[in-house]
Amino acid sequence: MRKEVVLITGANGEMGHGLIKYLGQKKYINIIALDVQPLDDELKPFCTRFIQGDILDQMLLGRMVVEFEIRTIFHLASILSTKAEYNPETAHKVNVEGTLNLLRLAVEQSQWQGQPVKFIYPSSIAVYGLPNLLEKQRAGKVKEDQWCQPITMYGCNKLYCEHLGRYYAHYYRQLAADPERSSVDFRAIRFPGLISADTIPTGGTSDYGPEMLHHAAQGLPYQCFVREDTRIPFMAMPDAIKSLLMLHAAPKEALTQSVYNVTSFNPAASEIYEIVKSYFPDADITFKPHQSRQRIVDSWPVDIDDTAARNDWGWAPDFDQSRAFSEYLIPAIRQRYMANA
Ligand code: AKB
Repeated sequence: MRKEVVLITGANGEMGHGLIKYLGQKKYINIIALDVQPLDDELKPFCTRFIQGDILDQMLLGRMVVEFEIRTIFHLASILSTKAEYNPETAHKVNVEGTLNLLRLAVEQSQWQGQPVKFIYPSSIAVYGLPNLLEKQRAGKVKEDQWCQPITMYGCNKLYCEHLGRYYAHYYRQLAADPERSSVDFRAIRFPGLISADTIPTGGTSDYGPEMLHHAAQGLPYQCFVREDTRIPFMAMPDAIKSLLMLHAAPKEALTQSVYNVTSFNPAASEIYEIVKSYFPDADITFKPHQSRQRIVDSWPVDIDDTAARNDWGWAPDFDQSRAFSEYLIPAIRQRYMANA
């Protein structure tokens, strides 16, 4: 008998840490963690199995079909926006071909199980592309069907994979004699910048938010790579994990779309600076915009409209801007760096 499991790709990433620590507390859930990097020791107790491997390795994925009964896939593995610009073709392979491999795995699993496999996919505000700062200000809270002209390989990848997921859920093998209907229950969330107390981001363009805070907490100088007036939506990591699990649990008949915005607060970089300085008055933070990374962030919306998620599956963040810092980030980050001091 194959064990019923939840597969989490990108397990050692920022979202992977948050999701595994939360899901892993539920003893009835068997987590198979997959990552091309080694898994942090702190995550191992929460996982039934850790597989160090590549989502591009189709032989590896094929062996997983044989061994496990995968009911849900949280496909978190991705090369983020800044890192993807240094090797766009590699990013395309990982972000798109890797996702295609996982969708194929979901189809195979659903054929074995005779029921749809849930495929939970973190997309991003990087799918949006505002042409200039005036339009960015005028656009205000952007809805899911607005301004979807990304200017990064990562944003293109995320937007295309949203469509791939919708295809696999509704049109896959549509000309076959026996098309498998709804073999993949694909559900996606477009995340804003995420700030975690437990991990530091690598390779994103919204990283200036968490980097500023983590550097200050360690007494390290930080040179912010965007202008002070830069404004995009952000969210605390616990709310990101909450939204993934809420969407996963939502009754399918409640969902009017397959891709949802979620967000919480949208500070200017100068506001993050003021908050960080209020907790770490000696923090050495300067602003030195990086022209190319600034252009990427300027193309992202000043805010996004998450009404659809609120209406369809009751989304609402636990942490607004003030609580995110006072009740989550600052206490947890102080404890993290005090413990390591
Ligand atoms: C990035 O900066 O690339 C990510 C994102 C906004 O999706 N954090």
